Amino acid sequence: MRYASPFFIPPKAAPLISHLPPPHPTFLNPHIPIPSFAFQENLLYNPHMLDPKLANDTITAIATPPGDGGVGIIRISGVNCRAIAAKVFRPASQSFTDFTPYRLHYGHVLDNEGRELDDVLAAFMPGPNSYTGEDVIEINCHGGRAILAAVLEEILALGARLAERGEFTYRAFMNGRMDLTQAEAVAEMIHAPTKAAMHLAQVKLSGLLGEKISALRLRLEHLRGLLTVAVDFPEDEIDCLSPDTLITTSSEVRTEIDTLLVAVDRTRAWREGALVVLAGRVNAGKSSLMNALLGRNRAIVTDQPGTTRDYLEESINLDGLNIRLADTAGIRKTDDAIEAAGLEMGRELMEKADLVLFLADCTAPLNDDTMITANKLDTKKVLAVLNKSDLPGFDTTHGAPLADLNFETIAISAKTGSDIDTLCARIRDRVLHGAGQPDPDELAPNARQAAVLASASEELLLLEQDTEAEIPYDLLSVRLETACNTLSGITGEITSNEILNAIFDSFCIGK
Ligand SMILES: Nc1nc2c(ncn2[C@@H]2O[C@H](COP(=O)(O)OP(=O)(O)OP(=O)(O)O)[C@@H](O)[C@H]2O)c(=O)[nH]1
Ligand SMILES: [Mg+2]
Repeated sequence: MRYASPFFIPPKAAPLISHLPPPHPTFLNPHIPIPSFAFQENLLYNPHMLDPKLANDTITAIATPPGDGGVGIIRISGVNCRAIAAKVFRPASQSFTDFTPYRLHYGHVLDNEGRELDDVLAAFMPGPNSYTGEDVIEINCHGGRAILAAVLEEILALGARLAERGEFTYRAFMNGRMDLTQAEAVAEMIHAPTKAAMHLAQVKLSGLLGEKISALRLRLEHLRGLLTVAVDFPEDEIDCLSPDTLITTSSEVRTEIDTLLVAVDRTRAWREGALVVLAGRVNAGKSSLMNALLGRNRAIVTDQPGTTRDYLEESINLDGLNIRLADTAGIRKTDDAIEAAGLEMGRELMEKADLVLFLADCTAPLNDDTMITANKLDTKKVLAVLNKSDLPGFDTTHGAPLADLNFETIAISAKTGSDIDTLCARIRDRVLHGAGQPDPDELAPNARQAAVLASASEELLLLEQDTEAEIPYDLLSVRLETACNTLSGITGEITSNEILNAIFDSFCIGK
């Protein structure tokens, strides 16, 4: 376990820290009120106390991707970064006395014998107004692998530690520079396959999702307060909080959560892209269509049945939508172990696919193998492609058995490109399920956040049902507490170490 939650420590250690003073303001995001439970005995709120590494450790990494480029950036964060930079960096300017914050300084990085390794631009960003909330130095070197490795080596030799995956962003989260939704949005921005996905991540990076969730949680916390008073003063129970008010408030919050959950589905294809699998009998023209959609000859095409044995995957951008295209081995009976393994891979891909383009050569009637496979497919995710429309023997009635299975059909020629544009439009429509371009400020939770939202919504529904059933108020407060704490897991006020590890593990080193 590498990363620790700011609000969780093993109960054994709790007595040691129960006397700790309230947190320093810079450790907490000012947008997130300090939850009262953070002051309870077995919860810790000061990340530096929990994770001494944050206080003493200085981390470094190459922040730019591996490979050769014009510029490569090395990032250093932590208490000693300025001292390390002072040793490794020799300014070119005679008048330089110290780093001016947020200013680029030209100079050289030196090795331990004083030899110049590279000429660089270095910038100092003092904490807490830096990405991590700590002192940060970024050194812009030439983007060569050997250069960056040499500079990194010098910095490590001066006492910095190599950062783990996502550790800069983890520190930003722990130091209150961002909540967990924003930290996740950093990774989503980096991995966004298209502009639409990038915009959806940007909205979350701005903190809007975190603010929305915090506002919903505060409404529930308020309700929880009223419920506590009602429990403490049973004779005034109804005056303090009527069952109707309890149900109405809970269901209003639940409706807002459910609206966010609808947005998860509506934006899924925009955020994550979609997997479209080309399947069908040998020689149906799958690889020809793959090449036509990619606009280049990626897959081998021959007139020999069984040309594709493995599967190939490539991405295309279909008017702003990221599509992962997979070309699979053609279906036929086979005794060949390699071909059979390829067919099995194809079947697995069809299972996972958002859409299966089921190709049929419609210059002849479809054979049994084709129909056996077709019968097993889920109608909702199949688009039957009647191929080879350029040939004289082509007849759409050969595709009738596929239409009889309620598959949507479309006739094309993968060879001449005829009707490929119409096919692209249909692929886009089918994958999006009619969901148009996302709104500019659309809040689109990711899969983890959606799972947490769904469980909070479920808990609130049970709360409303229990209230209807006149279950005593003191028992209801447990449900409300669970719903509040569940929502806190989205912004990170209460998060387990496992969740933090899973989130920051998805980052690259240097971010
Ligand atoms: N005339 C014509 N020929 C096509 C068309 N599509 C594919 N072909 C031909 O059909 C043969 C098989 O094409 P492929 O694209 O390799 O078919 P496949 O489905 O990938 O075949 P396997 O990999 O063996 O399963 C090749 O000779 C292609 O040139 C088409 O639209 N029109
Ligand atoms: Mg092929």
